[in-house]
Amino acid sequence: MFRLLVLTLLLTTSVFAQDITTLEKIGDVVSLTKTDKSITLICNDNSQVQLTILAPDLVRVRASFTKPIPAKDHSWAIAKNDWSTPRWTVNESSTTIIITTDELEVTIQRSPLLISFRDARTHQLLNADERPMSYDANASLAGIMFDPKAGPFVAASKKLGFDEHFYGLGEKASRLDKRRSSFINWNSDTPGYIEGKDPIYQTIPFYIGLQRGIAYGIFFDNSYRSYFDFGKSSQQRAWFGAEGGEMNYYFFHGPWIKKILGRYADLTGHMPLPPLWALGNQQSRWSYYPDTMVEEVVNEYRKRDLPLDVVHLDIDYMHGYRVFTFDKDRFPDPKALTDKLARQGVKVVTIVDPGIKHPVDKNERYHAFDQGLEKNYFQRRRNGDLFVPRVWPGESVFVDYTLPEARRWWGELHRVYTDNGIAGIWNDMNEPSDFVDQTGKNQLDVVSYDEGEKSTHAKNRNTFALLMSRGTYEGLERLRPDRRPYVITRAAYAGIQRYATMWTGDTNSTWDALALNIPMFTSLGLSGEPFVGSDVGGFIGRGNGELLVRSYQVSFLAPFCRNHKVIDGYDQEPWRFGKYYEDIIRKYLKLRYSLMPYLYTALEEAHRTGVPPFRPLLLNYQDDPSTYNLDDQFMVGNDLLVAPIMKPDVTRRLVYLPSGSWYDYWTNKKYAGGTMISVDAPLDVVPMFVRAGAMIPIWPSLNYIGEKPVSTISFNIYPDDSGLASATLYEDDGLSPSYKTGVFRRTTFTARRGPGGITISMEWAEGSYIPGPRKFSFVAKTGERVNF
Ligand code: MIG
Repeated sequence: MFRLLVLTLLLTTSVFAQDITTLEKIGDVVSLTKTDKSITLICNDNSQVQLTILAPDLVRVRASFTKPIPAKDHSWAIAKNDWSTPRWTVNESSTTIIITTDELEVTIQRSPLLISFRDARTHQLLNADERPMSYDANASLAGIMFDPKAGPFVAASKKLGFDEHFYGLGEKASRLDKRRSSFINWNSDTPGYIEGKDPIYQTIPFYIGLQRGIAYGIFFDNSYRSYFDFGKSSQQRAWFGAEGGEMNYYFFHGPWIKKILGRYADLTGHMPLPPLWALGNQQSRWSYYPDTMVEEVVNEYRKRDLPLDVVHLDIDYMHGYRVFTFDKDRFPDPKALTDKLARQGVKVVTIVDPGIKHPVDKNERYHAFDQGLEKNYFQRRRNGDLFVPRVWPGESVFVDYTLPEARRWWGELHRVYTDNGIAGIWNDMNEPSDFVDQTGKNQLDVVSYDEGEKSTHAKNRNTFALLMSRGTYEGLERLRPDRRPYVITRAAYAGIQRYATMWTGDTNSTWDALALNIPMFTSLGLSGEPFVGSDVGGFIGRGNGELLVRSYQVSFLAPFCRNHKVIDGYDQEPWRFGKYYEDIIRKYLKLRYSLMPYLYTALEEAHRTGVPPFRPLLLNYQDDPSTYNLDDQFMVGNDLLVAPIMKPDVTRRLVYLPSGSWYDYWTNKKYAGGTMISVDAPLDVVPMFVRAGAMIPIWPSLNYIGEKPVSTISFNIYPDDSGLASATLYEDDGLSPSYKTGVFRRTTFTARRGPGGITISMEWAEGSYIPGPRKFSFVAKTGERVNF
């Protein structure tokens, strides 16, 4: 027993061997230089710290230990460099240096060097160093991915608040509130992951701290293997660090999380809008082939009156897993297939993996390999040898996506898809996964060009998928300039939202895995990735009808709604477990399509403001501590609250309704919020509530986007206690990038209760898009009369 305990302790601590209290602390401040946008502190150990003022609520902190801040400053994550410096001042005293902007007050204590952030108006403390920034002077903590060029382990440590909550960090198999947990970022292919498995596929080193309703954000822009500990190893501190690279973080002042997400989007990029049909229902399988099976799946969907917009082709469409080819027997005429499916309103997305097959026989010609080799675009080891990982095609090579011309070439290779009518690209295996060794150790001496830095895997692993997706996205943009690209990725680094949407990889078909959907989707939304989803029904394993239905009741309002299944799992299309389940699934798919104008309006908001459609309640109710670790219910936009069942045999649950009033979506019964209510949830019902004060736009029933012109948009009115309700409707052509230049229409509607019933007013619309003729109709869910 005792031995077992010791072993468990060893195992748990060995995951996180870094004890930052043994690190060398940065020296004291001896002098300071100032430019119009930054100050640089020179320390008595020759270290330097640079604070740059980017916006009133955004300050960047860069530290270089025992040497000057390097002149080179580049990150693949950053989208905006041309900030117009806001007004700010600096005040020096013998003990401190204080930077003040309109919103932030940053105090640097000279000895020891400690940085704290306060609200400039209230002087309330937001976040403070627990110890000086530190580094590994003797390389005793050399990371397991040690790279001689990486530099020492670097860390920053913050005081942990007694009631501080932590959110974000991208894709983690963990609950919403990350307090008292620790994480590693090292993109990893982790099929069948369960709660607690870490790391998994993505790295988004951005988190939000929330205390007393006041939020700040920290983006630690360092792509090396990184560590975040939110009060797990010690209750004194929340620290972050990396096995090399720079101490380089951005501090965001809220106090609103929504504002932080907007700034984070400004910094790392706003998600462009995908085509509207990407919000349609999607169906996948590893793998549909031959072409007739794809047709059969689509025919079933149509025959059964189940909505469908997209079908996916997994790896078996290729000739021997060679990307940019189609198997001649299975898909003799891909263009004919996509044309035929297009007539049924269905788009095709193909999977594209990073591994390019290395020909086994020297005389074998494969254009992707031959061209890439000739142009020297493939990754090589330090000794000059080609790096040859083993993935689906067997021995393969990877492109060095840090080379701009290689990304361009990669993009151009997609012409075979666009010429054949393929509508979108699904990037898998881009951690990058290597069957030889999934830890990355076999890739440590792989060198990437990296803007001439010739850096190794330790720095480039976590950004590999970002750059691959970038090559894919930019290629599709060039190949089809009048269409919005649609790219889906498994792995990622911060900034990924500029190029790709994402899904949560190889989940299990289990109730436990289903319960992770809400915390994962909402955490991704709080990390700058608004377009998320998970394999509906779960990927690995058998599952059953009940699980599939409950899974749809989570995903029917997720941006990415795709049923997908592993090669050896049960067939899992909506009808596979029988009519009883199929009928319920139909109801939810149809509901998704009728809520399309609401979903699309919420998605456009994400594009513009960084605030995701799929939200934890705390994002809308940041002042309400009851929401701080609530992750078994979610909101879509500001108005819809959904509380699914994620356990078998359960038909009743408690639902938390925040303050205000709420209407049961199914019965229109009104509830007072600010409390828990108990509601019935038989298998065909997902508890769903509408915020009083909302108007929900509804489309007529469609089996795919564009099936027929939308001639009527109905607004369901849910007046608040003072008789008011409002809605925003966003419309554009759904396909082209012209929304970026103002070709959209945003209309605001208000409903007001008066003596003769409810009166609607419509505000003049924003934007230059002219929608086709359509009627608006209004229905008060209170049964009141509506005048227009
Ligand atoms: O090693 O392409 O996450 O969705 O079906 C497995 C086959 C590779 C992993 C993806 C999954 C996909 C599968 N892929």
